[in-house]
Amino acid sequence: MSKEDKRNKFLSVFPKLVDELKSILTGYGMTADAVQWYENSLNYNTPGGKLNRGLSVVDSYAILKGKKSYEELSEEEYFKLATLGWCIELLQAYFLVADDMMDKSITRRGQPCWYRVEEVGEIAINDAFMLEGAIYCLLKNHFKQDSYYVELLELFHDVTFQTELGQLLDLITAPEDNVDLDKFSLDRHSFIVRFKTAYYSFYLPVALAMHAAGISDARDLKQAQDVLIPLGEYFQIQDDYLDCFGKPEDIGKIGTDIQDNKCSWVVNTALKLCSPEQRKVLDENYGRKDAQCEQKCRKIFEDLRIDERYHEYEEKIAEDLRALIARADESRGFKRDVLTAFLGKVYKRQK
Ligand code: DMA
Ligand code: MG
Ligand code: MG
Ligand code: MG
Repeated sequence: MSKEDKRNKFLSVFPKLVDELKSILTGYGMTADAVQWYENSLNYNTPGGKLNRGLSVVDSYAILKGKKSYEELSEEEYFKLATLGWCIELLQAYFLVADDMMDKSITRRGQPCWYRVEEVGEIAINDAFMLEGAIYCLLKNHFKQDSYYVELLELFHDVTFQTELGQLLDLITAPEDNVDLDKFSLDRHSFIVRFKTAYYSFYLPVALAMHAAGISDARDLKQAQDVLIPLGEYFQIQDDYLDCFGKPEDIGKIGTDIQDNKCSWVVNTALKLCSPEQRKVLDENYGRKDAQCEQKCRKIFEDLRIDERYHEYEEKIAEDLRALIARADESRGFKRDVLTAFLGKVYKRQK
């Protein structure tokens, strides 16, 4: 099955889940305007992205079960795995709606951020909570009878909390009114991004697939995590790089990291390489809500050839990850291909 077909098959599941969620509201006797609002929020915020996280749940499961293609999964099996995939996409939607408010972002996935839609505004806060709530409605409807139901709940809860800790660190390291580049470092960056991105984007999809496939020995979960967390760190470094060097048409969003005073990989790498004069310019211009200040920072990133440093980093980390994957133990049924496939989706991405 082609990449496009896989995506379309996965997308075709979502309207069914939306109907299911709407009927939960109707079951509570919810008014038609509330049901319509929820439907709009689900459709606006959930399916518009790359769907890498959601698709990876199904892909990882198929690999763990030794299936060569999706066609070898039964209809019922596919639907359950896709539902788990959509649960991660809902978790992502929840984080992004809130993240865009906190980061004061303008666009997301090529459209205005949800809170910037005319009638929405701060109702987006409650909408974010309700996107998260959808996860537990769907898990209850489809997995309550399964032996691993509690494991799924625990995974979602733990990973959600880890992500929220990461977001907290991200935000308190980037105060709006007090730029202090001395607080930044690549170590601090690594710590932040492992929490805010790696657990939910990389460990969660694979861990969910492992539970569903019955390959969930603690040693196997651990060895998956040992690769997926650094892989997730690499992914967020790409996100930081693209925030500054990517084209909005490609990434579907306008970068805000410089003006937001973010502890991003780009500024941390620059801080390591810059001269005292360049440091002074960064001290005076980074994290200011001003296009000219932003431009001065960009000029320094260009002069320091941060893009070249990034490409070097990318080659090195991909090599390290391949070596790490090669060492994974398959004796209990875990498959290295799960990790290789995930690395393949991320390596050299442009969006
Ligand atoms: C992403 O951080 C992390 C979460 C949990 C949404 P970010 O603000 O760099 O993401 P983006 O660049 O997509 O706004
Ligand atoms: Mg953001
Ligand atoms: Mg953010
Ligand atoms: Mg970003």
